[in-house]
Amino acid sequence: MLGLRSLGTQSRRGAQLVGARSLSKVVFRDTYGAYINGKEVFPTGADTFDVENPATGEHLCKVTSLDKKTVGDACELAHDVYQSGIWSRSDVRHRAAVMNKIAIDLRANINNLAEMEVAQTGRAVREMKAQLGRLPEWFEYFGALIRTHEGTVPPFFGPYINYVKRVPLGVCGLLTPWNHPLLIAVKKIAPAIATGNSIVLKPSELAPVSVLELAALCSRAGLPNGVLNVLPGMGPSAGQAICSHDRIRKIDLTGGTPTGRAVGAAAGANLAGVITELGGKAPMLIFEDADIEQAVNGAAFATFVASGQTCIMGARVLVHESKYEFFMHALTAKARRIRLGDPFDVTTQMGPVISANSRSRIAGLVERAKKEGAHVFTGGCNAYLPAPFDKGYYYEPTILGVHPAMEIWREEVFGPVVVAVPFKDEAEAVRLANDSPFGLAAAIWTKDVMRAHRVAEQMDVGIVWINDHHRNDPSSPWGGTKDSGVGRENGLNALHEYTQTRSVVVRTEDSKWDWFEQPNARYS
Ligand code: TXE
Repeated sequence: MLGLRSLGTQSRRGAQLVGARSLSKVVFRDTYGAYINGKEVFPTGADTFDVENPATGEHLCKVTSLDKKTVGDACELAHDVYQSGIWSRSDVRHRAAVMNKIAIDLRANINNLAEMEVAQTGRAVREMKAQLGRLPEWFEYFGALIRTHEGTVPPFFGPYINYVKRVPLGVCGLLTPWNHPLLIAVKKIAPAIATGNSIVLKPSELAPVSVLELAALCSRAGLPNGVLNVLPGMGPSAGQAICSHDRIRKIDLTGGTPTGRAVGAAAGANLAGVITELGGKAPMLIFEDADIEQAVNGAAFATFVASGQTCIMGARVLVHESKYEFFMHALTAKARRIRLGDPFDVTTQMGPVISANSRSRIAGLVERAKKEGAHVFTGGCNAYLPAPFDKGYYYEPTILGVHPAMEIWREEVFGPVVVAVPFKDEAEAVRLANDSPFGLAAAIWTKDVMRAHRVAEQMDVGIVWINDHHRNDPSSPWGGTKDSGVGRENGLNALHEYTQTRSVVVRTEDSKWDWFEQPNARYS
């Protein structure tokens, strides 16, 4: 049962455009440099790359593209700053105070930064303001955590006291994507600096400017020069140069699974640690006892927010066969009502996808699914809007009835496309949900509390929501299983990811001993 004939296959028509209510648009400078040692720098002879607005295709600015040599110099500088102890050995009260000041300054600048993100990513302004409004919490949380975190005293054998402290790692290389440029950068920067590390961060070449602005804001708030360096450039050159630099002690990437493998191999050659938050294909399990109306709202939010360009987006909807037809009717009707338009308009509900390449990859996957027999409930094609958005990369909110043997069931689309399959019973729902190379997140919609926990227990993923989706908090571990990556962001896990233990063993017995003269001297 791929589709329901009565729903038809025509796409939602007339993307509504309401440009008149646009908010003011942020002004970009012509060219941005890298941010190294507390200032913006333009290395002589460096190339630049262009950043464009995906809603209109218009050029926004140029950004310096660093080569291997400049990246290497920045890694050395970050290492020197780390060794100086100015931040790495500073009092935790000082670090917590700087974290809190960053949070305050960030809160005061949310609107500007959000508009910058809207222009770079095409995401709707309502979304970006809601998302960025929470960023200060990451600095506050990790400032509080470092201030209150205590070491341990293991029960060491014999006349010894063993105390264990967590100490920073050194220079950490952060590689961040374009879909949530600031949120993902902040999720990594906050625990890394709270624990005393130095950072070299390569933002996505598609949306680097807000991250450069954040680095300058952190300096103004009191973060010493050289602790947070932002190195724009291309993944295979600047990104790879960070991963393979021998000063780097940890790489933390959010990106695609192939990038995760490349990054892990390069870091592994230097025995550096790796955290990777990669792709996903999150299932949403809709049981027959769920509040179906709310599940439809939740599934639409899960799938179409950020034009589906999030790693935990609701990519596969599994619906009990008794509710499949009703659910698909309601979800289709909802998707057709989503307002596409000017991302700066407060009433726009969905913007474009990030680039021409991305849109053709999405279209390719959908076209191949159609050829394999997918039923198009709605969408399945580019969305065409009036000028100036006719040059933007809009794609219709798309719902496909599919079969689990199809390519689109397994491949991450990273766009506003959800695939649907009915299930007969709980066992089949669990089997289908876990039938994926990815294991980032899952959502379970049911009112049966026993079923909710029983099914959550069987999900081979890192994050499960029950009767909700997309919820995130600085305290809550975030990361996946299988091809979705290794390690966890957020919470105590992140504090541990960005530190290592130092174990100090103190002899408390004041007596002479000599292994070579005393046959009964203690060995261990
Ligand atoms: O990510 P990339 P892209 C997934 C999603 C998407 C796909 C590609 O499926 O369609 O990845 O997106 C840097 N060495 N996600 O192309 O290329 C790169 O410059 C070192 C999931 O944007 O993985 C950028 O800074 N660095 C995701 C960062 O890695 C390299 C978010 C991510 O880029 C590199 C985004 C290399 N060889 C995409 N190649 C999520 N989990 O939310 C690239 N980079």
